[in-house]
Amino acid sequence: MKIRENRVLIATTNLGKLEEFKRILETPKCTFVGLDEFPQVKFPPEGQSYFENARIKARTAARQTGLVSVADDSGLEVLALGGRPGPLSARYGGPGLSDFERSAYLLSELETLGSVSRLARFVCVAALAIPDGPSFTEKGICRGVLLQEASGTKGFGYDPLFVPEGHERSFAEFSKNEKNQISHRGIALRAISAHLRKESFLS
Ligand code: ITT
Repeated sequence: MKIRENRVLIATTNLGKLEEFKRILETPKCTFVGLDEFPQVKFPPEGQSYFENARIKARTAARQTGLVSVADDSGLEVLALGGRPGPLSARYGGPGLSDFERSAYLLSELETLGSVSRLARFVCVAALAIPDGPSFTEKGICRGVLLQEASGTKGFGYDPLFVPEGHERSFAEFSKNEKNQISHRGIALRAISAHLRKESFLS
């Protein structure tokens, strides 16, 4: 099946993610648009599976707009917390917290455990949905360790706490391109980009 429309909807409400999607997927053959152009799109509540959540976000957007849509479901998994917050990362610590407050909450949780492993990983499952066509999902993982306190001002979410394996700076101290080259989202979205090329006029 060949896609004719060259607009692709990036179905995320998270502005940090939106910027990364645009940079990672960028190609002159496609125009990427955001949900600001489709305020009518309504998403069902999220569940506890990255794959299911990512697929539902992309399929919901494709069905309600008629556009090829991409989305992701992602999160931070902390070894000492048994993999939490995981798919619940955006809501960890309760609703209405800022990124900074959520990171502070995570650090306080770890502090109560005392001297435990700081190993963590970011996980991203990205989904591509073609209206009246197939869906694709791809997973990316980025391993690292958590700092004792936040460091850096770039990025979003838990970036100031996370130092990727083999590096000494937090993701919030990386340039946008540096982060995208090794990040969970970069890995998942480059695989999605290959599906997009195969399924469309982009090939
Ligand atoms: P959408 O569902 O609208 O895309 P969201 O922020 O609610 O936005 P998720 O449910 O996938 O998206 O939550 C992912 C959360 O995991 C995100 O809000 C961050 O707190 C965290 N996260 C994911 N990727 C991250 C990254 O690259 N850097 C920092 N934090 C990240």
